[in-house]
Amino acid sequence: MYTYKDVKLYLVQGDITTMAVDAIVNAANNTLLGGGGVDGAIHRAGGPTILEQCKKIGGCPTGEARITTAGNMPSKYVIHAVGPVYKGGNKNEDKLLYSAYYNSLKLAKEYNLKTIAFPAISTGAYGYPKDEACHIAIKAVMDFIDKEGGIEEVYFVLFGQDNYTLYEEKLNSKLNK
Ligand code: AR6
Repeated sequence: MYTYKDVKLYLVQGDITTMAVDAIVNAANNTLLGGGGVDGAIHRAGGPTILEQCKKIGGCPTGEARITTAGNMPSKYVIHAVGPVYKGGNKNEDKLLYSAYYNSLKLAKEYNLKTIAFPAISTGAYGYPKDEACHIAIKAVMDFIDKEGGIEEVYFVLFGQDNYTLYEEKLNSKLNK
C-alpha cells in the first residue's frame, strides 16, 4: 500500500471483476456494447443487466466515461471508460488516455464513491505502450487527488506481471510505502 496525500493507493495482480470496491473501471470501446479483454470479463461476471444499461446510454466518446451498476459482481458500480487506440503517439493518445482516467474519477466523485479500481486501460487490444500508459495513469490519479479530492482508495489491478512490475517501479520511485 502507498499513500498520496491521505489517499491509499494499492497494487493488485489479478482479476478486476473480483474487487469489492465502490466502482471498478472498464476498458470499454465507443459502443459500450462489450468486447474482449477486461470488457468481456466484466460483462461475463456482471451478467446481462450491465449490457441493458449500456444500451440505454448509447455509446461514449474516447476519453470519456459512463456509469452503470455492477450486476452480480461484488463492486457497486462499473465506470466504463474509453481509452484511445494507440496509433503511434501523434493522435492525442496521451491526452485521451489521461482524460479517460480523470473523467472516471470525476464520475466517481459525482456519485460520492470512495473506492475505485482501475485496469491498465488501452494496454491490451488498443496497443498503448505499457510504460507510458502507466505513467499517464498514475499522473492522472495524482492530479485528481491534488485538484479535486473526495476519493479515499485507488486500486490499480494489473492482469500481467509486466504491468504489475512497471507500476511497482513507478510508485516506488514517486511515493513512500
Ligand atoms: N482484470 C484486470 N485486467 C484485465 C482483465 C481482468 N479480468 N482482463 C484483461 N486485463 P484490454 P484495451 C488487462 O484489451 O487495450 C475490448 O475488446 C489486459 O491484460 O481489455 O483498453 C474492448 O471492448 C490489459 O493489460 O483493453 C475494447 O474494444 C488491460 O486489461 C478494447 O478491448 C487492458 O486490455 C479495449 O482495449
